[in-house]
Amino acid sequence: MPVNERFLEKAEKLKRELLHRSVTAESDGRELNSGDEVIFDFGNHYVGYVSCELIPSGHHQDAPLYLQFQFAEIREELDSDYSDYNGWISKSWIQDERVHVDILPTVLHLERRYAFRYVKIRVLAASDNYSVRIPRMTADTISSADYGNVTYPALSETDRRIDEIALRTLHSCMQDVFEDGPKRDRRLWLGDLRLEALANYETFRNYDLVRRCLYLFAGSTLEHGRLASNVFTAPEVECDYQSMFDYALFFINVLWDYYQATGDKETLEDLESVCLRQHELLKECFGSDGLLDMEKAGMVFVDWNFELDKQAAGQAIYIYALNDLIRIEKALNRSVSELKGELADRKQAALKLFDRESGLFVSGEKKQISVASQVWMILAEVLPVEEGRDVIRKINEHPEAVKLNSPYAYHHLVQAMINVGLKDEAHDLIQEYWGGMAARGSNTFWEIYNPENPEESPYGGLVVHSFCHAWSCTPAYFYRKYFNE
Ligand code: RAM
Repeated sequence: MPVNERFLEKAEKLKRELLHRSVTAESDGRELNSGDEVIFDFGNHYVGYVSCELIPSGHHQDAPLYLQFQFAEIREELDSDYSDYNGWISKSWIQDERVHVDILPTVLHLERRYAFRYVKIRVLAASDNYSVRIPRMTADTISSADYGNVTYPALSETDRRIDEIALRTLHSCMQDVFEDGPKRDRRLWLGDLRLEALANYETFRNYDLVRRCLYLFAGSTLEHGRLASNVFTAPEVECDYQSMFDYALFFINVLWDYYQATGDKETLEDLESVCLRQHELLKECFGSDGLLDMEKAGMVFVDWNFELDKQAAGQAIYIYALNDLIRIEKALNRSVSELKGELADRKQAALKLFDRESGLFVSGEKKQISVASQVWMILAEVLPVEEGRDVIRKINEHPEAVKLNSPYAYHHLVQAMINVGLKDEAHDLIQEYWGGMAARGSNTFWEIYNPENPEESPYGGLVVHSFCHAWSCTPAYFYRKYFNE
């Protein structure tokens, strides 16, 4: 894979020490024998390294102590039986550890980093001659987000709770990079980065972390400079082998948002070529009718929904990125006439997908009507604001439209509603959707949440879901940007 050493050096220089905080959880301290278990509740979601004191009683320890540790982000996860999980995401993500301890007493340190609020320890085996007590667990928790930088808008009690959970979600996901989720995949994804960065500008304001992530993507690409959808950082920086049409384009938007938040022209100039390269490669994905050719586009994400036809949303995302590419080029005093010409053509082609009869955009050969298609066409500014408002009203009442599944997709619906002047309705939606997760007692927001089917999983099982997923943190962004009156 092509590597740009200069970009990677910049990314490395932007790496900062993580902030540490030690937290403790206590148990009732009772004696445990084979088959017994104890649950520690840390009271909030944390990311870090744990240790526990193991104190024996009875006769001398005449056999190893064999322990099982289960780490859970939400309570349900702890109670679920995952022995038969057989989905396509590896079961190695399940936070389950088994350890032999030969000599007691001791303080046991587990090596892996975990994401958790709850920890269950079960004594798988000891001997009849001794018991063990585990009075407390300690966690060395880490994050690159500093609560000291956050300001708090005046909010209602419901909104304040949602905001607190959103902040916690982002806090746990901000590590050495913006991770998608600290339990899984613990990785830098471009689509996730875009929303995390937006929320970060309004809250923790760690600008260097966004810059570092931009350089990581720019520093390790696929052939011909195409950006991958995610990048690994250890043992070496290396991008994943797969790319997605929408995520590659979003680099343009992340860079523009970063420039708007910081005014850092040096970085804008430095990474302009990466944006231009994505544009150059991806403009080849359109047919002679000006519409996105899905075969050429390859993978387009939009939402976790296998039923969704992504042509209309893909077309709109291209336009959305082109809008910001033009802004970047203007800021750098380049000529934009060609890009503007292309923008007009792409928008005109997009309007071919507008079905006059239903007053909605359709997608693909089957002319599918989905919420995602409307949302992205609005974000791409394909329609005048008043018409966009009609589209939103119609789609929200459409009984058969393909619905949204993830907080990521709901973020875009909220943003589209705000953009067409439906601010109060957008606020209601935040309370209803994110409030739905909050009502389930979680300290963080999730990767997938479909209120109509909370058991829904694109992976084949809830146990591998990430229940602290950064793309769901954006109420913290909306409250500060639009509802801070
Ligand atoms: C999931 C990741 C991430 C998302 C991709 C498309 O596996 O957790 O959040 O960007 O899929």
